[in-house]
Amino acid sequence: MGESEPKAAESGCTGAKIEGVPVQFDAILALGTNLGDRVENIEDAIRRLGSDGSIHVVARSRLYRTAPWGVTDQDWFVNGCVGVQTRLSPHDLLKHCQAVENDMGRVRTRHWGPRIIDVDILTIGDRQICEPDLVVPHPLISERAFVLAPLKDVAPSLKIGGKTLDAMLDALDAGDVVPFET
Ligand code: PH2
Ligand code: MG
Ligand code: MG
Repeated sequence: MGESEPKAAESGCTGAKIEGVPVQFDAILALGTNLGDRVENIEDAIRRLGSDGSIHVVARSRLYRTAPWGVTDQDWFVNGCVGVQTRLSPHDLLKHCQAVENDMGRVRTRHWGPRIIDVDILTIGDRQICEPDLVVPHPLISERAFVLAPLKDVAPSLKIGGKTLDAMLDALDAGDVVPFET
């Protein structure tokens, strides 16, 4: 979200109904990185997300080695998802995610380009938010196997616009999204 995906955020507001989010999650976040020690970057981000007590990470997916999507002439990524509990408002949650990105030294250069960490809001309960800086559910979930596979680990019954995660995955080439551990 934020500066790296403004076009997607503006155009992606479909109003798709969201069902089947685990009741114990107030929000689901996606994490991605393709610079440095990627696994450690994800672990660091998860620690930082929970460090001030404003959110609690209550579930996490497996971590996946994934081929770069969108901008393909860059290094491979590690991706994962977490389910969180929080009383933060959607915009404060967004600020919290961006603060973690900034504190970890994220430099915003190329759109969809290399990054030490990306923390995106995928869902907030079953809410639909259509604002210039925040679109929820994240508008590109259905196009990204690197999001769908870890999302299925934490929220297997999720449906967006009536479609299951498996139906969305079946429509994509998920061969380049491989879990580290099974
Ligand atoms: N993030 C992007 C663009 N492309 N590809 C993979 N595999 N993983 C990502 O997290 C990713 C990407 C922009 O957010
Ligand atoms: Mg982002
Ligand atoms: Mg992103």
